[in-house]
Amino acid sequence: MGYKVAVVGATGNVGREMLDILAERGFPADEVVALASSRSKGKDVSFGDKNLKCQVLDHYDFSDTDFCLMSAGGSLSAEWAPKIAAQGCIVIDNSSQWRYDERIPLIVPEVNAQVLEDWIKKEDRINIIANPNCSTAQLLVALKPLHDKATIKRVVVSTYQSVSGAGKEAMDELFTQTRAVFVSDPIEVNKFTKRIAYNVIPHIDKFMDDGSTKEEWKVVAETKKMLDPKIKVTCTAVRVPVFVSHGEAVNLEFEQPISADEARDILREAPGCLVVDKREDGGYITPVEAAGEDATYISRIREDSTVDNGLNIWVVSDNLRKGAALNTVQIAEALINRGLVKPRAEA
Ligand code: 11C
Repeated sequence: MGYKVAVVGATGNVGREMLDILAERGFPADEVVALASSRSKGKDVSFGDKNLKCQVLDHYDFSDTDFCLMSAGGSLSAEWAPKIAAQGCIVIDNSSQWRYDERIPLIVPEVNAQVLEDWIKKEDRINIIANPNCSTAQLLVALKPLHDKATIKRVVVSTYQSVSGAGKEAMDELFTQTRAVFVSDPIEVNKFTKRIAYNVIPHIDKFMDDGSTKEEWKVVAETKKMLDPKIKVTCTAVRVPVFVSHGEAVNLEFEQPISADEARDILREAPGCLVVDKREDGGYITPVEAAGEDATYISRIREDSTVDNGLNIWVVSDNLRKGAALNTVQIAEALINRGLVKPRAEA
């Protein structure tokens, strides 16, 4: 007997990846259901070699569904996640709506899956688990093994984020603007604040009172919640004209000494990490090569002699996969593999 899984937001960038990843990984589901708004009712979405017809979320009964993988934005999640969770279905939500709520676990399985063990035992738990922001997920996959070895004191991260993080319309805008530059058409700016084609924009999400952006704030808050509240984190988040995968230039300061060679050896063995670090032309990973892949790639590992116990690394991962859909599916897998959730149909 397998699990029943619903994907909410099945027609979006992340929802479609969720369906692909469930199929690719042979997730132990007897039934997978695609849900979306009434606008997408009846629309086909692919699931492995099959097509699923989108059903409407408002009319769906979750009382026999085990997992609801949700990527439909914060306001929809605020309204629907508690209602779905109250029907005994575990909601794994990709929006930022629940991440900072102390009652809700925020999980990257390679970093803090053990949190789920205590959470599942709580009788008064809310059946919602949050998936982090894409920039944080890949960062922490790389940082966790290094923190375990030498205790990170401070992180300075500059992100190079692809347009797919801002949705399908943003991808279309990069394409259309790039074409317009070539054919000398007028450039239309709709989704971003400035032209993104052949440009970079140091602004993702809304501005906060201290001058940082919400994207930068998320990286700080989520690192503290998942890895260690004592770590000091500062972030500059930048949108770049890349379709898929975020890059991150990361400067780390540790309590204890750690050499570049030690870090390389640790990261080679670490779950979710793939080290590609040859000190030669092309001996590193770029966003284009990470797109469509599951790993978090780490390159350019080197000591930073300007601080005690300093290292620099370059981290790249597919933001729609490890940064969103893959991590969501891995959370469900962690619950199953640890024996924490059995199919409801078995009860
Ligand atoms: C971006 N990181 O690249 C954002 C997208 O909080 O889940 C994901 C926003 C979030 O624009």
